[in-house]
Amino acid sequence: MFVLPKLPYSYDALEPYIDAQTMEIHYTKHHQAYIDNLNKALEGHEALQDKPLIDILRALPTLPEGIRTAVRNNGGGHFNHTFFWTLMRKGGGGAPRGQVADALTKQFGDLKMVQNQFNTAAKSVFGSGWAWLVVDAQGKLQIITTANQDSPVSMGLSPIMGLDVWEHAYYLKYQNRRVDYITAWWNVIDWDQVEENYRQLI
Ligand code: MN3
Repeated sequence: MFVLPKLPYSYDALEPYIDAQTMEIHYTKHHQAYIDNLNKALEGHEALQDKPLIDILRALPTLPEGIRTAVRNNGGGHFNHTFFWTLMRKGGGGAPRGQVADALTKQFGDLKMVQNQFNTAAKSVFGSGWAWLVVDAQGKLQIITTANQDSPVSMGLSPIMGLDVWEHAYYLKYQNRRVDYITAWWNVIDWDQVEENYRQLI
């Protein structure tokens, strides 16, 4: 059975950029619902229940057809949110450091250019989805988007940073102003975690 991982900070830790009420509902209701629905989908599939979620998501086409969509949506939702919480912290923001900073500079120019390209991607998601910074099979950084709860790992990509742009992530505070939420998010990003994610892949 999959369970809700502990949130590494309090609900109000990311104020004023992400409000406590959004954080609490997002974590206790939305994330929990993905987990509950994933567990329900895997009932009676003991072999899958024992597998790491990342391995299940990497092999979606091999799943029984009857549960494939439910696992894609809810397994993806659980995986993406678990990853997302770790990317933020109180007093975050600033500039990237370390090897990921070097790689970003080499590939995109400066931080402003990274942010511009990432913001453009995040804005462009029609409906619900995510923007990601991923490492591809060749070890190159890419900025991509996914729809719904599709995870980059299902596409053979390794995410090192990602932003939830579903309305549930920002609507209480920002209403329809997704751009304001995206812009504010750079103040809570934990670049040390992004660096750690990157170093695990290279
Ligand atoms: Mn969400």
